[in-house]
Amino acid sequence: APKSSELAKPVDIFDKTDYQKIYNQIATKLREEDEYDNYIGYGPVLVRIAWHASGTFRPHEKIPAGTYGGTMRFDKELDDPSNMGLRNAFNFLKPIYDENKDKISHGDLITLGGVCAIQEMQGPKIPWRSGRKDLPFDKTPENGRLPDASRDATYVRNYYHGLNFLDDKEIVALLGAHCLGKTHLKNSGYEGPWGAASNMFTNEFFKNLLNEKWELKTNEAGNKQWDSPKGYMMLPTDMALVQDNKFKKLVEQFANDEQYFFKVFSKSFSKLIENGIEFPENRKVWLFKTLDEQEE
Ligand code: HIF
Repeated sequence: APKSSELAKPVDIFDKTDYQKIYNQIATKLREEDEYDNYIGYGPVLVRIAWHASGTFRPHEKIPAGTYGGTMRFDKELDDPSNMGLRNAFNFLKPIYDENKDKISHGDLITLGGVCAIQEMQGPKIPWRSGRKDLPFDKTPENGRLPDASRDATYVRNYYHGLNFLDDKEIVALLGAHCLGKTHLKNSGYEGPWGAASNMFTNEFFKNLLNEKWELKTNEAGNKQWDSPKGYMMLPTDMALVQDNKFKKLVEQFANDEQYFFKVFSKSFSKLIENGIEFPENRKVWLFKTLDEQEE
């Protein structure tokens, strides 16, 4: 990949303890505001905003977009039709930004929010680095860079190749985050959760893909989705993972070995939120403690 522009050079940072404090503020608010979305809580939507801020990255651009510039703070990006529902996540983080704006940029906060949510929902530790810098409005990427859920395995593979994910293993592991939260008809034109434990980070997504009885239905919005008798759903792009033989082998591995899934997911998600940023070699990579670990 070409060297990205000067614009993606990380800025100076504060101590790890400063960011653990911000992590704790996010984690505490997650516990306090647990009634959101029928008691799923804000965890899943925080993961989604971190990923959607990352998904605008394109390797060969002079300004590589992604999380660096914090442009999700502008209506132009938040109002991308693909980002319907993410204002809830943005507003959740807003008071924490206001309290810490001398220490943290929007890109750092949005990615730390995703990391915190995954860890607090019992997922793997996600390595995180600070240094993203808010860029002005004119660096906001155009709408329409996020993926289309109605497509097949070839599309999914090519889409993630476009984000520099060249290995099937990384792609399939990432998709395991669809154990979290649900689809909402009013946001995306799809409806339902992927499984039973939508605020716990597990390998349930892969197990459900293999073990549930799936039937292709047309939903109230006129979109095709896969439904199971237990009331779970899969997007066409999710079902693509068992329709492609190479993807399916990985689904089986992750369904059988949650620790292995956690390991690959952690690397993949960390890469996703750092895409396009050239951290200096001495920039520290941090693992934050969960609230539970700090209470022990
Ligand atoms: Fe999602 N995703 N995602 N996604 N996603 C939705 C919801 C969540 C795709 C489509 C959708 C990833 C990849 C893809 C989460 C996390 C991640 C919804 C429903 C759609 C349509 C939104 C709504 O209606 O509110 C597609 C096409 C993807 C590429 C194939 C990532 C890997 C799985 C990168 C990822 O981390 C999360 C969490 C949610 C749940 C949000 C909620 O509010 O509950």
